[in-house]
Amino acid sequence: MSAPTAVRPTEDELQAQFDATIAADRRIEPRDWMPEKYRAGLVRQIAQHAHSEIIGMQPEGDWLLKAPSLRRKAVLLAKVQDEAGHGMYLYSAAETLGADRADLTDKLVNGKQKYSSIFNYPTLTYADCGVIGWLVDGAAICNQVPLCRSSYGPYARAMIRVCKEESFHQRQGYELLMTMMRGTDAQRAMVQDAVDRWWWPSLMMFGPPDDDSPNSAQSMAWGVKRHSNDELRQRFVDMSVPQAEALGVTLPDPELALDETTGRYRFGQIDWTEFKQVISGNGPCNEERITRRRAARDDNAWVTEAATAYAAKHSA
Ligand code: BYC
Repeated sequence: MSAPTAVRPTEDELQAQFDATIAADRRIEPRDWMPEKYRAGLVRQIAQHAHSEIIGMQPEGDWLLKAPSLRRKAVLLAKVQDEAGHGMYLYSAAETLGADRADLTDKLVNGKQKYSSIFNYPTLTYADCGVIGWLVDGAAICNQVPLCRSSYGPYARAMIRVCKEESFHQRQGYELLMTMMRGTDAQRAMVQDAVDRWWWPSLMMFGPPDDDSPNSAQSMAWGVKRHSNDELRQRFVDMSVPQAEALGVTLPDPELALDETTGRYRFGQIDWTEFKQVISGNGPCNEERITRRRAARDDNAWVTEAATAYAAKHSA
């Protein structure tokens, strides 16, 4: 008598199982069947996210040798190292989807994958490090806390740890700015200038407006994204205005005003032409960021080769 053959589920059954998992708000795990578009969409977003963490080390990294005290240097060093760690968690999450880390890096340096627009602006003064912590990490928290409930298990779990560290980043930035605001007129002017330069790019971090966001509808239907770009941007504005008041800085938007009926802040028009320029490679620092990333990949290739040879020797 021949052994009974296992009945393989059909594509329709697998799809139904996937849909039921999403509908029940349970997580999809690496070994589960998933539609190819779900996998590709996740690789796109997670890779873009990982690249942002790694490229995002550069603007603040530029100040590591110029930090004004040993304490500030230690804090900044810890923060920049954390960003490297975030990139590693995220590349690992992409690998669970079958992506190859080296291939993702190649796509980044060849301009085939994106990284966050925000890291294409220069850090002109030390106050920029404080403002990045406050606004850029603050925006990242707004965007990433809902991603802790993303439908893909490894991405959601990576976000939990990342968000804990981002809270420290935001606080260290705010504390640095508070200290500078208690300092001299020149320091206060430096903080205001940094806020003026980073406010609008921070709002762009949340992506294009909902009616011009090609990925949002599907991503939200799959529970990868939990809120729309505009909703998260609005939350960030609502959160930042009282923080700016407490700090004693003005946000560079004459149209910013509390809407008494909704309890939310109205704000001015974002320059989407600038955003499109920056994400197509034409921002103030795109070339510098990618050149440095490419050099790091090439200069350190020997480390990967040595580790690969060592692993091969031991497995033999
Ligand atoms: N910059 O359909 P949409 C950090 C692209 S690092 C560049 O709305 P989606 C930190 C978008 O990719 C954390 N590109 O897309 C590190 C798409 O192009 P593709 C950074 C952007 O995916 C160091 C196209 O525009 N956070 O915190 O539904 C120091 C249409 O957009 C941007 C993340 O990466 C942008 N700002 O929504 C300090 C968050 N916005 O891919 C701090 C994870 C949009 O079709 N990502 N694009 O060629 C997300 O949450 C979502 O991907 C986005 C965009 C909300 C960004």
